[in-house]
Amino acid sequence: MRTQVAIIGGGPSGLMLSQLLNRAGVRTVVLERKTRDYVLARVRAGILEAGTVDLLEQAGVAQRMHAEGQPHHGCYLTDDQQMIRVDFTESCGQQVMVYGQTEVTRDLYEAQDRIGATHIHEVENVAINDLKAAAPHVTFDRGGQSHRLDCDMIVGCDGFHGVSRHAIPKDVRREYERVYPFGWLGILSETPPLRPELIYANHPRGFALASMRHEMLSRYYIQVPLSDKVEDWSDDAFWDEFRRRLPDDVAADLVTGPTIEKSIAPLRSFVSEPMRWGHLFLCGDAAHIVPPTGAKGLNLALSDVRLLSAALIAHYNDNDDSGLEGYSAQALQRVWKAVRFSWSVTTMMHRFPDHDAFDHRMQQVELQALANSDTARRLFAESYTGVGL
Ligand code: RFL
Ligand code: PHB
Repeated sequence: MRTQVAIIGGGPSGLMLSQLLNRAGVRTVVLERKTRDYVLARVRAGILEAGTVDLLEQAGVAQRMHAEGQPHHGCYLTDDQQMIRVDFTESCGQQVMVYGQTEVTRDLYEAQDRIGATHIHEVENVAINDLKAAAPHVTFDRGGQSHRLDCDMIVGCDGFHGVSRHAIPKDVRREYERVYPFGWLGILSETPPLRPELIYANHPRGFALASMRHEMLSRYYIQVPLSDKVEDWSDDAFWDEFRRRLPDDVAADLVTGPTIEKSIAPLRSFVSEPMRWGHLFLCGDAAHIVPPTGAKGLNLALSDVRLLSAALIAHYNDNDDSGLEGYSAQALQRVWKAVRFSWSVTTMMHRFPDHDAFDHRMQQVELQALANSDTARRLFAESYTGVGL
């Protein structure tokens, strides 16, 4: 088998890259470990930056998002003393779109089907070979048979647990990591969202987030110890704890119901540099992870794809390699800004086991700055909507 660009991983990064390249006449093969149904059942991100919305338009997959997504012009941050609204539009002239990652992925799969792009699911033992030779190749197993895919370039879009990044020699790779001492327990429930906008709450019992997917689908999270298991949390226990972490007047409006999804995600900041080695390029969670507090993971992944797709198209269609040469450095600039923002919002909004009264005062002062300073709100809004990254 032969293609121009071999893409490992069929999550949002891999699908979007394949979509943009195929539309420009560049041939791709996507190799995905799981079934399509499995990929579509993963509940993850919910917030799209304006730049991500633009990219969906460029890829021809924005129609349903514009019909069903909800533009949000602000969000709330609370602690036990104050409820602050950051108005994105007033602060920086931007907005975000509430539209689930599951829906983005579904729209991409459907668009890929329409243009006849090649996806191979349920591949095993993917291995990357000859990255520094004239042409690399990928080997993999499927249905008990071994296969070889020859290509010009390989793009690792295989997420944090993928194999691609490990193909870069250890003495070349630099890794930076912060593992947070808690996770997020998240639920989906077919109930009306608590408020029309998101609420991020720092409470003495721990962080809580009230988010949503649409007018009859709520997405709520609470901070939990890493030792907790999903089975430890009945629906009633979740609702009781969630309610306790919200301001009383907000909690009074909470509508509860059965949960239709419940999972715990650990929180981590991670960056692997460089994002290119020889014929291998990395995109998205394969190269970097951020804690979900800043709603940046999917947006960062797709901003890598925007850069890399343009660079690959210039390589194939205009014989111009400058984008490929600059890809890693350019992508990493945005990555580090998003890592800093996600780390700072995580630190401001969570209760850490080793925090003392001093740390809590620092959190209060940071929130007061958001309440009292147009400049602080503008900085937050620029990062949250992505325009300042
Ligand atoms: P993915 O989505 O992990 O996809 C990688 C794909 O690669 C496949 N794979 C392999 N395929 C072949 N061979 C191998 N060896 C393979 N190893 C892995 C996997 O099966 C998978 O299909 O990475 P990608 O495409 O880079 O996308 C990244 C995003 O999924 C991620 O950053 C976001 O979900 C993060 N995130 C959020 N991001 C936002 O921008 N806004 C949010 O509001 C937001 N909320 C969240 C989040 C992530 C969360 N969790 C569960 C981690 C909320 C949560 C709870
Ligand atoms: C979500 O709706 O899943 C969501 C929203 C905002 C975040 C994280 C997750 O910061």
